[in-house]
Amino acid sequence: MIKHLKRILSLATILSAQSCSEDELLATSRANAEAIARTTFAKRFNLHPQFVPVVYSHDRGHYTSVIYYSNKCYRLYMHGDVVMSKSSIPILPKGTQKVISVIMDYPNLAFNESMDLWEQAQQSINDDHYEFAQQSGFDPIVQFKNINVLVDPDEINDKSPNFISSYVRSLGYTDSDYDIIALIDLNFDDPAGGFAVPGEGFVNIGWFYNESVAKSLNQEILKGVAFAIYHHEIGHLWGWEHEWSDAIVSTFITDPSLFGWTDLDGDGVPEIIDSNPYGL
Ligand SMILES: [Ca+2]
Ligand SMILES: [Ca+2]
Ligand SMILES: [Zn+2]
Repeated sequence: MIKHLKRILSLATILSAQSCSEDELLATSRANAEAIARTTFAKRFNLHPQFVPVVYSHDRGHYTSVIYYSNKCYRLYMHGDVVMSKSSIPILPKGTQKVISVIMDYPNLAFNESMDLWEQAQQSINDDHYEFAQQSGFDPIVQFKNINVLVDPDEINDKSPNFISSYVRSLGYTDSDYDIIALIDLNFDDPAGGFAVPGEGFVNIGWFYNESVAKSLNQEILKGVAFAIYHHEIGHLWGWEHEWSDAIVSTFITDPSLFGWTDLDGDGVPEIIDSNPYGL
């Protein structure tokens, strides 16, 4: 019921945001959704892709289409005959991304004793990208270069992106050393989720495990933390929204075609690094 209500509310929001009655087609089939996506990219963004990713979200009950072009991310959500569109300038989901993790070293969790496991968890993310690309015969499209800094929580009395980035600079790191700051704040006395601040290249993750999970670090827990940071929160920095499709593939948070990690126009180059992507 709540889910249904939320859906109605979001549809109402979309309808009120719509200024025109274009898009008469119903997005009831994939082919229709593709046609709607191409029409809408042309009308609203003056982009004319011949090949568009279109992925149905069972969770959200809509089709999603996303294209990255000229450093921007354009996305559409197609609910029946209603299309919501947005654009943004994200960090692009390609290349080597330098991440500095500022890790709060709470004494009761002893993260400092699990650094090897944490580095393995970070490596497993790079392996995810490597294996995905290899399956399609591509070189890895995304790889992370990680710097980890353990800090005494007493030194961090402000967890804002501004404070954390000035803290990082006080350690001698400069802008060229990192693209993204990840604040790893696993305080199980004060559980929290995670969030991303796209404009600042900043993500934060709290202790998000529920009561049934032991309050200690092991390989599985740290892999979960790495997934939350690198696949979920950094996904937000790349333009990903929860409204994109469900995580129907186990490795990634969403369908790889929405990040431009597949070749749609058949030239053998994934769209995110294709010089003429989506047949544009
Ligand atoms: Ca291509
Ligand atoms: Ca191409
Ligand atoms: Zn999120």
